[in-house]
Parts: sequence; structure tokens; C-alpha cells
Amino acid sequence: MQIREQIEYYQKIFSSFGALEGGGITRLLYTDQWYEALKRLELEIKKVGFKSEFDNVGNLFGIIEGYSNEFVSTGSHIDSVVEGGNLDGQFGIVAGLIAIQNLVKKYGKPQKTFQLVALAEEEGSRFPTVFWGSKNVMGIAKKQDVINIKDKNGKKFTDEMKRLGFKFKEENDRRNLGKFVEIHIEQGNLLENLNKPIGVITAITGQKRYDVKIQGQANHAGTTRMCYRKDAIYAYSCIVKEAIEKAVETDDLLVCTFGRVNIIPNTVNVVPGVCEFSIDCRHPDKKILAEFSKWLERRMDEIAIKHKVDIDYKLWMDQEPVPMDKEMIDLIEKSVKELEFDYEIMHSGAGHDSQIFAEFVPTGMIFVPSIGGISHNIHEKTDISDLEKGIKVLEKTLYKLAY
Ligand code: HGY
Ligand code: MN
Ligand code: MN
Repeated sequence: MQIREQIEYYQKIFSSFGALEGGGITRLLYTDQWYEALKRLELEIKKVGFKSEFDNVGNLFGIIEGYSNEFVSTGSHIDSVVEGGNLDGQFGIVAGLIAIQNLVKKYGKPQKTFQLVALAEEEGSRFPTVFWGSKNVMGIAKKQDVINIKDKNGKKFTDEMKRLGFKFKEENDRRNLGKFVEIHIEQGNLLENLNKPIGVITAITGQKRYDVKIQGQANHAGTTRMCYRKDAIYAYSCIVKEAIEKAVETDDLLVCTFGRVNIIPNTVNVVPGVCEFSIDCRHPDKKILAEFSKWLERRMDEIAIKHKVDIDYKLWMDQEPVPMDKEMIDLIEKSVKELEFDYEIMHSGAGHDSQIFAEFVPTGMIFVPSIGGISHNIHEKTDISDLEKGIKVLEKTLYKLAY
């Protein structure tokens, strides 16, 4: 099978797990669709000669033995956002499956052992935790971070994990990845605007995510004069306006997103009493990100006082920017040059499992363009010719690492 046929074959299979009516997928950690996708992946990797094994939490590993037990690993996350695309994460697994099987077909048994990794969860879309898969691979996942968390329907993380037969790993139980390469869609529009098919990644942006709750006072919309109100939405909207405008004026690479909001009682003739919302802010420079979040917390406190409401915020994700391994960057760049593809040296504005691995093993990332820069959206798409180019770069890089 040619690479394009292989892409179509595997994308068709895995996009069916969590498939949505209008296209795209929702495939959340410890749901049945998530589990069925992993079980089908296990079947498909065994078909082409991989040995397969699950770890305690649901990461799936496909192994092709080499002459030595040094590892060369590739892969990405199997989970998605709500109403997301079928390339974010999934393409990294499909690409690794194609590249490794094609290398073994062409060159036989590798010197080093190939490891394809399907990571259980990266997005943080069902439960307020992120990188659950990759943190467990590296033995840095903390039981206390998830032991009491629930999804928006009140389902407990631990119940859902156990329901599918998974359980906690021993802390500090680190799996050997050797060297790790992740291919991923850019999820932005830089490569498309530059008309370049490949991105060679130098660093992954830093991220801070908050859950915030404003407690005002629900009251009658008709009889409560404006001066007597403790309006949670008004305070929220002042925070949103100020934070977005501050991000715009601070730096082109600073991004701030209010992605989720919940109003209580959310009723037409009641002054909103409670507003619960999320904040996601990012920058590739640690200092700029820290200064912005310090300013943000101060302004949230000041706005709450002015509006006579209470505010409570929890910084539940605080991920510093992470540089990729210099030798891995050079190796990927060399592979791209040998294939004579145009490319851009760039940082990643999205978070990835590679940022967890990069603190422990030599790690590199390859990007392919996203049409219109669209991602985390059912219309997420990449030209198959770019997917194919990306797999060729991955294949050449894995060859240099493993043969
Ligand atoms: O949000 C992110 O950056 C990643 O897609 N999880
Ligand atoms: Mn994502
Ligand atoms: Mn992703």
C-alpha cells in the first residue's frame, strides 16, 4: 500500500471512534469510544507485526524488537477535545504506525527497538487534568491530582478509570522511551501562510490554565436597581475585556482564551449570581507569561472588589515553555533537507505530550500545516500531500535514529 492509501485506511478506521454527525470527533478519556479506539489500534498494530502492551492507566505501546534494547519512540495522544478534529493527536499515532511498518518492510529488523506510543490523554477536555498519559509514562503523574476530580456530569475520574479495567501506576515508575519524535498538525496558520509543508519545532509554549468562580447575588431583574446589584456576569465581562486587550497590547505571541463559561441560574429575568469560567494563557517566554498572569490575578481581585462580588481562582495547569533537543532538531532538519521539502524552524503555540517527555529524553517535533489554521474544530483538515510529506520526514528521521 502507498503512504496515501495507508493514511486513508487508518484515518477512516480511527475517525469512526467518537465520530460526530457533522464530521469530526469527540473521544474523551475513559469513555467507551476512547477504549474501543485503543482496542482497535491494538488489533491493527498486531496485524503488522508489533507486540502490544497497555500500561495501568491505558497508554498503549506497540513494540518492534531491534537488535539492541535501546528504544526509538514515536506517537501522540488518542484523546480529543469536545467536537474536535480527527488529526490532533490521532495523526501522530497513524503516522508512526505507517512510518515504522514501512521502515521494517524496507530495511528489516532495526538496530534499536521501535516503540509506537498511543497516549491515553493530553487535552484535559473531560476532567481538569492534562497530560495524564505522558505524565504516567514518565512516572510524574500524581494520584492526588485526580483522586477527587469529576467530569461535568459528576462522574468521578477514578470510577471511570476502574470501569474500563485501568488503575493507578506506581509513582516514579518511568518507562524507557529512548529518543522520542512526535509529528503533529500545526493547529495554526503560519505554515499555510508561508506555503511551507513542514515545521521543525524548537520549543513548546508555556501554558497557564485557571478555573475561576465569581460569586455575586442572584436577584430580580426588574426590581433590583443597577447600583444595588452584585452582577457576576458584569464582573466577568470586565475581566474578559481587560485581559484580552492586555494580551493584544503586550506581545504578538501572548495568547489568552476564555473558552468555557457557566452562568447560574442562567435565566432571562434573574441577575446572574454565579459565573464559573476558564482562562488559558500562553507564551513561549517564561518571564512574559509569568508577568501577565501576575497582572491578571491582581486585576481579577481588584475588579471583584469594585463589583462587590467574591472571586476564587485556581491555577490548575502551570506548564513552563520547553525547548526541544538540539540534536533532534538538527536530525529532523537534515531529514527535511534530504527530502528537499521546504520547511520553517518555529515554536509550537499548542501544548503537546513532547513537552513532558522533553524534560527526560531527547525529544523532537515535526509539524504539518493546518488548512486555515483551524483546529480543535470539526473542520480541522490538512492536505493529504502534506500528511504524506510529514510521514516521509518522520520515516527518514526514525531511520537515522534506529538503523
Ligand atoms: O491545548 C493545547 O494546546 C493542546 O491541543 N492540548
Ligand atoms: Mn489539542
Ligand atoms: Mn494535540
